[in-house]
Amino acid sequence: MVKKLRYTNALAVLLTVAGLSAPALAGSEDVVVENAWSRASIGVNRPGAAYMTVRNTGEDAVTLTGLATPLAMMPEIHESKTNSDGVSSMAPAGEITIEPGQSVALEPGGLHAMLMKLQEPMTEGENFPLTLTFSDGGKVTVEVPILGIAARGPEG
Ligand SMILES: [Cu+2]
Repeated sequence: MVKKLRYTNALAVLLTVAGLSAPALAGSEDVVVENAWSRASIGVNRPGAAYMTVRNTGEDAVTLTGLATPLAMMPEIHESKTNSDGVSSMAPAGEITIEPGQSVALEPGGLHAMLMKLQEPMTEGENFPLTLTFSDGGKVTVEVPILGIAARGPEG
């Protein structure tokens, strides 16, 4: 009787966990991050940047809300814009919604992961983890390779 009761409790716990976790994540488990890369930095006084393609392979829209990395105390998604005078500037991009089947490119001159308050220099040949957080509470962590200081894309 005791054994049976324990078994029943364990099953109840399993069902509860499954019931809670299924609706908590709506979409971000279907996010795939491809072609992540970044450039080496000179020291830590200027922010770094990372680039990648964020693809939503699921059937629900997902919203990218923020970034986290041990490399930088203030990682933030920025968007660069060039005005009609040819002057470029950038600003926080806010939340980014990716529709089902769509992808968003973080690339030089556009959206990018700005890595402010670097904790250490970005050294060519090393990697760092970057975590993307989504509005459904999900997180996707990628290892970002650090390429040369003049790299223009994931192939260097
Ligand atoms: Cu920026």
